[in-house]
Amino acid sequence: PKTLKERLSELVPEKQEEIKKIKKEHGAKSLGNVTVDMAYGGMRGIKGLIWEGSVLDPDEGIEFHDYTINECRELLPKADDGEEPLPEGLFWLLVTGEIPSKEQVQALSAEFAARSAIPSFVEDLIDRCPNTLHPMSQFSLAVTALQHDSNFAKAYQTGVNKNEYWLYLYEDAMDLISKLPNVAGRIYRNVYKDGKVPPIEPDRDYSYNLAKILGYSDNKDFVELLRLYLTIHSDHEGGNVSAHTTRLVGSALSDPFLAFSAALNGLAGPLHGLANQEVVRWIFHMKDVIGESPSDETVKEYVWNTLKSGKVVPGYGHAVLRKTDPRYTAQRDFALKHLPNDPLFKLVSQLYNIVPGVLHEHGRTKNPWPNVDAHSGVLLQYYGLVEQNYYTVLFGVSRSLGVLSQLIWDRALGFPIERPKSYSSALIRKMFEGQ
Ligand code: FCX
Repeated sequence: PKTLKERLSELVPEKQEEIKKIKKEHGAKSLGNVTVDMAYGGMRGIKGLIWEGSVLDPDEGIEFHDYTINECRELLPKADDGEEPLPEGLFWLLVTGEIPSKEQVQALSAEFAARSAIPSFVEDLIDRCPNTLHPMSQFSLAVTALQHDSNFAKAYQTGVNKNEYWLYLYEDAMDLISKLPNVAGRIYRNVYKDGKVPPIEPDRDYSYNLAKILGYSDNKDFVELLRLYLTIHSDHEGGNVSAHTTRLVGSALSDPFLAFSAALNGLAGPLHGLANQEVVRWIFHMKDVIGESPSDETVKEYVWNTLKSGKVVPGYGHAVLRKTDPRYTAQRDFALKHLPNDPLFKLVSQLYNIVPGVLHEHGRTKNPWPNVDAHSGVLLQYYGLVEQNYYTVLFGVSRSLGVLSQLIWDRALGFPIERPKSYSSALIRKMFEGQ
C-alpha cells in the first residue's frame, strides 16, 4: 500500500487544479454579507475561510471530510485489541479525504513512533519549568523550542522554491505530531509524578504510547479512551481560535512549530480548550457547595448562581453548534459503556438534564447545549488521571492532527498571507452617518 506522503503527492496536483477551476468558475460569487454587527461581534457568521478537513454543521456537528463522528468510529481502522478508531487513521482521513487501510494506519503508527524523540535541550527546558507553571504554558514553550529542527525554516533559508514548501511542511507536521507524546508526557511526569519518562514502544500505536508515557497503559480501557479522545478533539473546522491561529501564523510562513505553539496559547483560554479544566473545577466546587448527590432543585440553583455572578457555565454553549455536540454524545456513549455507575458521570448526566433549561430561561446564550468539554474531564477522572490542570494538554495533542493537516494544504495550495481589512469606529460612523 501507498504511504501517506506518496498518496499526498498524487493528491496535491489534483487539488491544485480543482481550486484553480473553482476560482475560475466561482471566484467572483458572494459567500454572504458582512454587517457592522459582525465586525464588532468576533466575526461571527462571516464566511471568510477555506478549511478542507472538516465542516461544522450547526445541528449535526462536525464532519471530517463528510464522515460524521459515528461513521469515523465505525469505519476507521482499530487496534487489534480495540473498538475505538485509531487517531492515526483520522489524520490520514483529514489529510487525504480517504479512509485508510489498516496497514496504512499501522505504518503511520510506526512512523510516529520512529520520529518521536525530542532533543535533550527541550527535555532540559521542560525539566527546568517550575511545577507551578501551567502545563499549557510548558507545552507551548516546548513546542516553540522544537522549532530548532524545523525542516521548513531551514529550507526557506536555503531559498527553496515555493512549489516545494509543502514537502517540508509535511515533514515538520509529521515530526511535530510524533514528538507530542514525549513533550506532553514529560510535562505530566514532571508536574505530577516523579519525573521519570518511560520510552515509546516502536511497535505500538500513538494512543498506547501516550498512555504509556503518562503511566496509564496497563489499563486497556484508558488506552481506548485516548484513542477516542484524540480522534474527536482533532478538528472543528477553520474558524475556532486554535485552528484559525495556526492558519494565521502559518500564513506568514512561520514554520509549523511556531504556528502550533501560537495555537496552543489560544487553546489555553477558558472559553476555548481550557474549558475542559474549568468544567471539572466547577463540578467539584458544586460538590463542595451542595454535596455529592444533590437534588435537581439545588443543582438548578447552583447553575443560576454561576450565571448571576456574571460567569459562564463551562462546557455549555457554542459559537456555531446549535444542538448537543456529537463529541459530547460520543463520550457519553463511552461512559455508558465503561462507567455507567460512576458518581461523577451521574452528576454530569444530571447537569445535562438541567443546564440547557436554565440557559434557555436565562435567555442570553444562542446554544444552551453541552460541547465537547462538558464530558471529557469525568472520563479522565474515572481512570485516575485526576489532575484537571493537565486536561487541555491532551486537547492540544489531538488538535495538532487537524490543524497541521490543514497547514500542509495551506502551503500545497499556496494560500497567501492573511490580511483582512479592519475599520475604526470613527470610520464606521463616517461611512454610515456621513459626516
Ligand atoms: N454560560 C453563560 N453564558 C453564556 C454561555 C454559558 N455557557 N454561553 C454563552 N453565554 C453568553 C455569552 O457570554 C454572551 O453573553 P453577552 O451577551 O453578555 O456577551 C451571550 O451568551 C451570547 O453568546 P453566544 O453567541 O451564545 O456564544 P458565543 O459564540 O459568544 O460564545 C462560547 C461561545 C463557547 C465562548 C460560549 O458559549 C461560552 O463561553 N461557553 C462556556 C465556555 C466553554 O464551554 N467553552 C468551550 C467551547 C468549545 F467547545 C471549545 O472551544 O472547546
